Amino acid sequence: MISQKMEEELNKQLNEELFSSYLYLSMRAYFEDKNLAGMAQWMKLQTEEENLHAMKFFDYIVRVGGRVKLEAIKKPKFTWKSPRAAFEDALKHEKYITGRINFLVDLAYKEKDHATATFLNWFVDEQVEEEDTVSKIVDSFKLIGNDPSGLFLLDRELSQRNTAGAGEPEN
Ligand code: OFO
Repeated sequence: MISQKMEEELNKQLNEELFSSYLYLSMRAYFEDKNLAGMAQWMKLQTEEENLHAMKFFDYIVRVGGRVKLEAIKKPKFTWKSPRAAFEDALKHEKYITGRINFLVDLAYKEKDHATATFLNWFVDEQVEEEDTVSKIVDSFKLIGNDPSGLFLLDRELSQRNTAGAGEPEN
């Protein structure tokens, strides 16, 4: 059984994960519009991965006898000034999510809710991976600068992603 405060915060995180999925879907639409098929494909899989994260929160809330409460999902940004700006936004968003996960872990320890702390551990690892992956892509954009052939090659590289990660962090 979880506290009412924890139930509220886990529901809030479920909404944040759905928003993450929605944000990356909007980025996918942006990349589709720019004919950057590899980046669009990367965002498609990222959208699916975030949905898996959301379902992990959904299932956990149910499993511990809580009540899932769905709220409206915030409208995501529609466009970006460049492909690099979109990935920089993705990194900023992942850092925000890391902060949210850390807040939840702190709350679990404060409440001596060890089951929720253990559940959240997976997300702690996952956020390390999420930030690392997106940060490497941002670094590639920095190396490319304004070189169109570099953008072409990066788009090609990102098209190689072929899994939503099944929601499992690699380590
Ligand atoms: Fe991007 O890890 Fe969930 O939100």
